[in-house]
Amino acid sequence: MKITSVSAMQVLDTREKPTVEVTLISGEMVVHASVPSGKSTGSHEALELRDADGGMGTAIANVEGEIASLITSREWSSADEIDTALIALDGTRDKSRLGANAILGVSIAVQRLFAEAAGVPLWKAIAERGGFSAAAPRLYLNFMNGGEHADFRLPFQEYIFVVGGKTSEAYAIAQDAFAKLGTVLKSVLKSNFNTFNTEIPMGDEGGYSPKFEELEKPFELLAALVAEHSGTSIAIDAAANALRNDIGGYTLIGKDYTPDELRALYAGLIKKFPFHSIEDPFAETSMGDFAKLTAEAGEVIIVGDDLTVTNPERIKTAREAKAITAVLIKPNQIGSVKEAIEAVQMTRAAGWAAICSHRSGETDDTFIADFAYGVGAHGIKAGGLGQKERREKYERLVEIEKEAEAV
Ligand code: 2PG
Ligand code: MG
Repeated sequence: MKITSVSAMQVLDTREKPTVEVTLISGEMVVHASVPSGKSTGSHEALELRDADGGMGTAIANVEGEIASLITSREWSSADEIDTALIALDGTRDKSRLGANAILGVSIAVQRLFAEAAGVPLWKAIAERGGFSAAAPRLYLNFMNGGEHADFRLPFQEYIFVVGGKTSEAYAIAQDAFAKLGTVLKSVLKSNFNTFNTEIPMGDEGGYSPKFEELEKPFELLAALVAEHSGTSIAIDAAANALRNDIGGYTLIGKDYTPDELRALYAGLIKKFPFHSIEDPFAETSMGDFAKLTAEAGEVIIVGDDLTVTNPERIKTAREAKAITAVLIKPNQIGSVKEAIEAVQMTRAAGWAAICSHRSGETDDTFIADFAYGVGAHGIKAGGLGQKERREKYERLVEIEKEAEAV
């Protein structure tokens, strides 16, 4: 493969914050890729390069400068070969020299080019690259947004409706359930606040963000939706880094919890509601508390996100500690498609589930949908249905379902 042109531009994500979009040209093929951006980040994530004013000027200059010089300088035989060269060119552990956003934008675009050159759909090229059996992931839909994504109107960051099975059917169920939740919330909020202003605020990820003083209320609402549809369940991303207080514990709706008390709270919720998984139940520094919860969670999956940050070394440490039973996979936490694939392989080797995820700041790029299907992920987390950029990921999976029947 000979790449003849490499360019980048600044685009705005769903939070209207700058991010980077890359364009690559090889012969008659033109591909684009844009990179998402997180808000609740783990401290070990690869570095997203931003200028002092928040812009992408330096990241773009790196793509069009050093990176372009390297990748237009010769012929390449695989996407892996280019990713390896990009990682070496950067030379840092956290991609802080060139920026994980600059490198990942190129890495995703390169994967697209090689798929197109081979004449296969993107998900199939990813499956072949990593030796995976492609399969439809469960949909993890963030129906109610809280935590940092919604000014802490709800304590946990994500209240998720999980639906498995054939994607087209799962997506139809999700649409129905999301609309129903909207109707229910309108009536509940009206009676709660005795007001006629029943507009429901939305959070960063296209889910509703109501305010409830009762911790269990969102779970009661989700459980009512689950009761209507078999094969559905509840998940949360507690994103507990953001719940830490300064006395060594956590604070939820004004109440302090020690780590043991928080664990007891989760145990009670698991008992009472149809839970499928809990992500980041404790802060990223509390591997031991993760392990204790995992040991007593039974069938409920405990997911590492800020804990593991899609980083092979962090996944290895979590494995030794038996801290979790699933890893959230976010390509921009590590900064290349090659390493994201390795993180999935490592997760599988531990006997754990891989759940692929968007970020709270998204673009219209649907790469994560092809990635989740290509690696045969346990699930994909792509937000609520109140934002186009979230729906597009699920809709891409419905398209893939049809492609997979045809190829
Ligand atoms: C998370 C993500 C995505 P952010 O914590 O799992 O839902 O949020 O992109 O802000 O890290
Ligand atoms: Mg998370």
